Amino acid sequence: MTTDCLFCKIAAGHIPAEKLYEDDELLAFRDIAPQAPVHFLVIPKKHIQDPTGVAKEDEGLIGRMMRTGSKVARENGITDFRLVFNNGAEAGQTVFHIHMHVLGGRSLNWPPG
Ligand code: DGP
Repeated sequence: MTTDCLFCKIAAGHIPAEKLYEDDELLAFRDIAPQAPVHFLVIPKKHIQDPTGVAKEDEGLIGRMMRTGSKVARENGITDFRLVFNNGAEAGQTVFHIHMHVLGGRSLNWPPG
């Protein structure tokens, strides 16, 4: 755990979140500022700063994030959804612990803003 990281604190249970799924490696929880009727985040418990920080040894973990996000989406009643990783401040990343947004439950525009 990185002590000054918000999502490490959520993963450790030190800051509350509305959890949708949890196992030894991953956590899914609702976004505090939802941008769609269903909007949750999937994070690895291991601290990785952003997508560019994903090492070869993490490839399986990232695959599990996608599989888990898709499963939790279906469990929350959506079959069509968007998976988003923001990498860097200019791309909209505000929390520097890698996370995958899962958004759905409404028509989503493309391209994003
Ligand atoms: P990004 O902009 O890609 O770094 O997304 C970070 C997301 O994290 C943003 O949609 C809001 C969400 N978020 C920030 N702080 C908290 C928090 O304390 N709890 C929860 N549940 N979500 C948070």
